[in-house]
Amino acid sequence: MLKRPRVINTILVAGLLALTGVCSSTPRDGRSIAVIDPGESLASIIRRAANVVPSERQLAWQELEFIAFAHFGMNTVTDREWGEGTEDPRLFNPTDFDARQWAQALAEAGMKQLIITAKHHDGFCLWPTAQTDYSVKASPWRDGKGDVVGDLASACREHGLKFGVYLSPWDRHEPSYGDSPRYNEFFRRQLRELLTNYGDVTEVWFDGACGEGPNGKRQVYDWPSYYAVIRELQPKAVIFGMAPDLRWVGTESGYGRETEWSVIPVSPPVIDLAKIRPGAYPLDAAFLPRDFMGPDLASRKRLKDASALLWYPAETDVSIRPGWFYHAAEDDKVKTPETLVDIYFSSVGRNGVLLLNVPPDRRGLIHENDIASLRGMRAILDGTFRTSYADGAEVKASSEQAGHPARSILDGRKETFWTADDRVESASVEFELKAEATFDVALVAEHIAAGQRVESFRLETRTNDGWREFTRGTTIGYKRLLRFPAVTARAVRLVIEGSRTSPTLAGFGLYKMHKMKEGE
Ligand code: FUL
Repeated sequence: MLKRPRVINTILVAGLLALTGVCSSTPRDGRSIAVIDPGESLASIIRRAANVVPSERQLAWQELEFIAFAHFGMNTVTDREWGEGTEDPRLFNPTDFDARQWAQALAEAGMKQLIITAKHHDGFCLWPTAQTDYSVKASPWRDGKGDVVGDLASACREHGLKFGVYLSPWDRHEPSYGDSPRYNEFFRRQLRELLTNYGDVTEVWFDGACGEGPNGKRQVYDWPSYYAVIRELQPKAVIFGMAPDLRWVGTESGYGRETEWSVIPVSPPVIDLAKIRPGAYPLDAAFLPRDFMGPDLASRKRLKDASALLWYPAETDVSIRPGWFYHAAEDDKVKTPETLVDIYFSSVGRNGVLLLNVPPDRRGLIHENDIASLRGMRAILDGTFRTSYADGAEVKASSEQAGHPARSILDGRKETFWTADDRVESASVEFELKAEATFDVALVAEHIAAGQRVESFRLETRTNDGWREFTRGTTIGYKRLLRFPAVTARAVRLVIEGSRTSPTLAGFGLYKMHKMKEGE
């Protein structure tokens, strides 16, 4: 990560919670949070962890799988990563800005949402905000009548993309920054504009950077009051980072953890138990942000001492180029299709959502090199996932609950799922393929609407000498993708070795990795 002089040097992610949307009469019944009783046994805590579930908006976000970030603004012009806030607004004048070109390229790449840096740390606003003159209004672009945010919101709608905003709390231009109550009000007003004037906004992205204002004082952000504005105006939006709904995965590499739990244990001071209230958004006020960067966030060891368990899933952000903003000098450093595919397997394939930054250039267009890489990535993913050799297989499970037969795993629907008998924590599912097949990729999906449960599993093929393991994994969650040296088989068995309660499976696939061909 870049060094931040004079600032709290961390993206501080944090967040919290979820209960939202899933109302309950008492916090204890809330399904996106479980409050642990003092002295509760580990067995009971683990079972409760297995029954914490996503809120509706968290589930909708998870199903997007692959979303886009666009860092664009004053830094694009000045060739910097962090502006000072003193840059002349007259510098902003993209020659060919075309929101539709962005939306089309991103939609064709298979992305489902775009998040725009409406304001980065320099404070320059890409929409004609009424709160400051430091915006597109003061630029020569479209004679000061342009609105990057507005154009993008419409282009996204046209191309079927959802729309999100990054609004940097750290503002190096705004004079009220550091005068905490005054700036908090300024910031809430900016949020109100963005969340009122541009149709549906489905994600709000908060970085934790914080500095001193011109008065020499450090700004104290009033997070709960920001969340309240978002809940009021866009109740379906998830809030990322210094916020309740989505957790930063902890790196900017695009690689998530091999073991990635969406149920995270928290204790004071991260959570103020006294502030948990039944009602619409009880945890927005109870969560005290911090980052969640450790290698092990939620193993049994971690659950043991928790005060509460939250559904708090990981978003995995990375840039297609070395920088977050466009720099001409990086035109030949755009990640290759193969690297992007590797990142996809290590983010979407590890129970995360991939937030890939594609920074438009000084013309106001996504650069040709970035588009070429995105197309290559799409071609590999489409080629790989077009045919699953498990489709049409006969499925048999060692244990099955009424109404949730093993064949639901292959019916292509997320809502239907297999589950083992109540409290059966190890189970196996056999897939008798329609024909012998050679594959080197497997997909496994839990039905996370019922919680995340599987702790370890292995995959085996049937051989003349019995079942033989060819790969294994730990957590599954929304989606787990595994790659392994190609195997040829007629029958495959998934053995769930450990689960926090009866496991569920909503999907399973076997694929052959597609190699790019000339001209793709
Ligand atoms: C960081 C920011 O400081 C970077 O400039 C970038 O916006 C990244 C996504 O978040 O914390």
